[in-house]
Amino acid sequence: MATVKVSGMTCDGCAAAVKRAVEKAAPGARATVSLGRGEVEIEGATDLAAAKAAIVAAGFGVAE
Ligand SMILES: [Cu+2]
Repeated sequence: MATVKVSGMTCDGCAAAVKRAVEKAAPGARATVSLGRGEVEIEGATDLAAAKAAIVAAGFGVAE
């Protein structure tokens, strides 16, 4: 499991968008977004770089 810090999420819509982006970019992965902590936990076989790129493409920021 990996935890990625995500910036720019302000509402449940943002959280849902991040979840969708990660799960689309990394098939088989399961993403659990915490809006309060500003992060997403990613479980499953995951191309983390692709997941981060998808988050950025969706309009949010990721921390290393
Ligand atoms: Cu939002």
